[in-house]
Parts: sequence; C-alpha cells; structure tokens
Amino acid sequence: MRNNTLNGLPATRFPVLQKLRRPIINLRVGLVLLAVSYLAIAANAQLVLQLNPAGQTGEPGDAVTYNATLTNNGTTTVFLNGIGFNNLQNLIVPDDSLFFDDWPISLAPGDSITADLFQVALDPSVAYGDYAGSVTISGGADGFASDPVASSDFQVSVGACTVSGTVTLQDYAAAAVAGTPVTMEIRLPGTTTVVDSQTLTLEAGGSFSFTAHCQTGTYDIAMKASHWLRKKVPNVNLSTAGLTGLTISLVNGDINGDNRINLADFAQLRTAFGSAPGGSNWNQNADLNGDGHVNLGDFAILRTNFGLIGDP
Ligand SMILES: [Ca+2]
Ligand SMILES: [Ca+2]
Repeated sequence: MRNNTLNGLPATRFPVLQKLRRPIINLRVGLVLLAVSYLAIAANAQLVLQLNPAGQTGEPGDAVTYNATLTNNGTTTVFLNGIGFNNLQNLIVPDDSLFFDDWPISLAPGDSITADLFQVALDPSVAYGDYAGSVTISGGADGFASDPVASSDFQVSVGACTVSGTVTLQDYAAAAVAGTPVTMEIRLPGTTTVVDSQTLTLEAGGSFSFTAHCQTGTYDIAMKASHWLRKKVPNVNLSTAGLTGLTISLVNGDINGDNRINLADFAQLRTAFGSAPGGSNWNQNADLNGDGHVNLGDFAILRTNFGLIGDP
C-alpha cells in the first residue's frame, strides 16, 4: 500500500525533510514509482520488528517509551524512511522523534538494531484502562520507498494495580466456592464513587487475583456476591507494585440480592423450600449453603443473619 498524502510520504515525515536525511519521491515520475514499488514489495517481510516489551504500564501524564529490535533477515538492504501509527485510541499521542533522530537510514542484510523507537504520551486526563495501537515502519529498497516494511502491535495499561487475596464465602460448601462470581469495586475512600468495577471469579479456597486500574493511592475495596452481603475493606493502599493478601469475608443470606437480609429473602426461601436443581421451584440463590438442596440448613443461615444489612 502506498501513502499518497504528499509525494508518497506520510505526514509524520515532514519534520525530517528539513534535514534532507530522506528525500521526497516525485510521484509524477511514473517509471521510478513502478520500479520502487517492485523493489519495495520484494523487500517486504525481510524485517522483523520486536518491541521490548510490547505491553507496558503507565500513569496519566506519563510518557511511555517503547524500545525495539529490528532485524533484517533478508539478502538486500532495506531503507527505513518513515514511521506511522494506527488504531490509537483518544488521548494517546505517539512521539516519533526517536525514530527520526536515532535510527539508521537503512539496515543491511543480517544487521539488527535495538534502540528506543517511539514514545506514547498519556494525557493527564486519560481514563484508567488498557489501550492498544500498532506501529509501522515504512521504507523499502531505497531512500524513496514508503511501503510498510515492519510493524508490531503494542499496548499500554494505564493505572494498573494488581490485587490478590482471599474471599471467604461464609456458611458455604467448600467444594462450591470455585467459580463463584464476585463483583469488586475500587472506590474513592469514604465514598461510593467507583474508580474501577470488575467481576472476579473465585478459585478454589476463595483465592482471587485481578488487575485493576487506579492511580496509586488509598481506596476502599467493596465486594458482593450473589446471596452474600456487600463488604467494604476501607483505606487500602494500591500502587503499581500491587497488593497481596487482601482478605474479605462475606455474610450469607441475601437471597434476592438487595444487600439486606429480611422478610423478602425469607419469602424466596419459602417458595424454593424443598427444591433441588431441575425442580420447578428451584432457586440457586436460596441454596445458601451450596449443598444442592433448599431446606432447613439454609433456613438456619437466614435466621442467624436475619436483619443484617451490607455495607453501602
Ligand atoms: Ca435481601
Ligand atoms: Ca442448601
């Protein structure tokens, strides 16, 4: 594919033109264009571009630098004439000056270069989350070519905080814990303002691990599972270094999921009483202890916790 933006060169090339490092092709010279196209196609796939690494983390306002290794596995020299970016999401601005300032004009057969290739500037207002893009180096058989010769996808995870720990599902069969979904919220401390919300799936024993997105700082972490009340762990310090050993214990009995244990839950238990999976009145959330039956064992849990209300 040929970029016809201006004389066959992408807009990112303009600053370097003043340095006369890489001359402009004149598209009106048809024969030259044909020859360059043929040679550029022949040069494609010679180059292997690897980012070191392709996935990085950053905080809003950071500039993230991508180092890269480019190797010429072919038998001809490939000229490196330009760099471009695709699929970038809003608020992330690539800086290609590293390529134009530091990278060689061409790469001979068997040669390899490792150097910083480009930077991604994260706007101070960028939302926490994962962003992805791709970078493409253009060039070809000579200093006039502008065909894609190497490309790679890259990612940046903004505000990554890895959290692990254990959720105790009170009054629940140990064998039924694995696979239970838990809704997790990271909140500004002392508020219900949610910074990040995710659904975790518990492993055996209630252990969990997830990567959240939040700026380094102090937060409340709140968790709720289907028929357990919400519980908040206040003032948790999160950072890109991660947090391990978070423990949280959830009170059982909220059959209808409204974060309180009262007569409405009792009504649902009564409706499902005596049922088992497949039964017409089976309600999995009424099987509080997870033994596959709704019976007196579940009623005992409801009675013990009756009147309790979860954290907001
Ligand atoms: Ca309830
Ligand atoms: Ca039961």
